Amino acid sequence: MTATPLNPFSLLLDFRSGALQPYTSRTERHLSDMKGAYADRSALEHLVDAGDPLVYEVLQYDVPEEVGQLICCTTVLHPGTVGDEYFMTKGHYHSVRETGEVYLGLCGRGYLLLMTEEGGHSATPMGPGIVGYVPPYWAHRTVNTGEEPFVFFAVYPGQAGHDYGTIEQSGFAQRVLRAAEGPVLK
Ligand code: M6P
Ligand code: ZN
Repeated sequence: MTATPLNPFSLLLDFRSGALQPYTSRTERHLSDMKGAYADRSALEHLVDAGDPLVYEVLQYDVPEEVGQLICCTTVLHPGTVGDEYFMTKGHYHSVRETGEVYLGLCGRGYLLLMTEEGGHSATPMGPGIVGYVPPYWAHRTVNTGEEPFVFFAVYPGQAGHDYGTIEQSGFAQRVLRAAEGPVLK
């Protein structure tokens, strides 16, 4: 299969805000969109009732979702906690498991959590200039451990797809919690 011919294009990425110009899709995730993800259910319900904060947004320049294409997007993950647990993305495996991804930290700080279906797990500290490599077969989730938005750029294969269901069933291997001494991995 060959990829749909596209004309070359360029995008303007603001490293501080994550703004991508132009973008063709913008996805918002509020706390109510990720109810099962956090350990403290009552803290989550309280926050949802109190205004259901925006946890993160993804700006993307869409290209055909097919072999050969590369999808570029930025994620702005806002600061906050649910109980002691830092705000995070839903996290996903790629539907096509043998596809990887590259993350580039732009602003703020946090972690890139990774795990495999065989029980492997890893946590990469992320910040400006740090490139996190997501190998094929590894689920990935990001966590904001700072006081400002954690912003990163990502590139992944067009055919990868997002499998959220597996993580909704199994949960993630590690959680990142706020403690007196700083972020703690559990
Ligand atoms: C990165 C990429 C996107 C992903 C986004 C948010 O930008 O991996 O594909 O959508 O993070 O993560 P999630 O889809 O798990 O909510
Ligand atoms: Zn991905």
